[in-house]
Amino acid sequence: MELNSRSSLFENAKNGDRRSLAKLLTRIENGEEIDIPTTKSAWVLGVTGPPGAGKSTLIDRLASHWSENKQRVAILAVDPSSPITGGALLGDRARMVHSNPTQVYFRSISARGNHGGIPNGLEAMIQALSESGWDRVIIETVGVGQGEFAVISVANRILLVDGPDRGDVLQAEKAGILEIADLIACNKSDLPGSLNAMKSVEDGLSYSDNPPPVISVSSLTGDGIENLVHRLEALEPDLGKSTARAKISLESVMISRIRRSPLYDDVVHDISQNKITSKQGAERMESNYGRI
Ligand SMILES: Nc1nc2c(ncn2[C@@H]2O[C@H](COP(=O)(O)OP(=O)(O)OP(=O)(O)O)[C@@H](O)[C@H]2O)c(=O)[nH]1
Ligand SMILES: [Mg+2]
Repeated sequence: MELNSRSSLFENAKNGDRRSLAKLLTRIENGEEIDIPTTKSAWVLGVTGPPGAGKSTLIDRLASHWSENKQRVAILAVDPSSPITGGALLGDRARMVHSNPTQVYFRSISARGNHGGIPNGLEAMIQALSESGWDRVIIETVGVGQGEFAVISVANRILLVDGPDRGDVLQAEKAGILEIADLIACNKSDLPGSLNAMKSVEDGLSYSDNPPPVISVSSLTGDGIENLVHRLEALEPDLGKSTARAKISLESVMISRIRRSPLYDDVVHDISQNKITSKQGAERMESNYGRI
């Protein structure tokens, strides 16, 4: 009975029923293991960058482009602080002004309670979306910190958005995002000073080994968006980047499992009281591996 209702949720989601899709994703988010067939690998774009750089506006442009080309676009906005889950943040929904709503699905996901890592079930949600006919899945995160970094690592293409008033590319470099980003979009090219900003982003990259290309766009006017879409669609798989992403996502999942372990607090306490060394603490955790 329960199994039937799960599989019919998936079947209905596949047939375009959004309520079933929302229910399915909520169940996955709540930790239910749901068997979703894997027939293809999802096309997933991670979009990250500092607050206010224009990520949501840019995603709206991308979604609009793809939806006009008869592709279905699902957007997952991961908000590190929001307790809201399953719904849509009003602000973000209001920004989706260009996209065709019938071809675009939007959902916000709370990152709370996941110990600063990848939200519960995010990868399974992506798979469910892809298998139910969403051709492009876009994940938006805020900021360039460790948590966002982990979230974005589940994508197989990564776009870093920066803006002339931000210039956070150096911060991104420190955080290691450049190692996994495929492209940098220097947004707000309509603003005065944007050429200088682009130059300073490129200068900032000059110390990097294999810096991602930087392109200039304006999400406000749409300038450069065609070029961005073209570049995103033409991205070749990069073994170095996919390895770096896999390391981050694996390590992030391991860290959150360690933190969720029932032993964690006791082991931390014993280390802090010098009763055991951290190596012994790690060994105690490992000997209870099944409980991590
Ligand atoms: N002039 C100009 N303004 C833009 C452009 N893109 C976005 N904006 C404005 O920049 C502000 C922030 O845009 P958002 O798309 O909300 O930025 P965000 O990166 O998603 O912000 P958070 O989700 O809060 O981190 C809004 O007022 C947008 O209208 C652009 O290309 N040019
Ligand atoms: Mg946003």
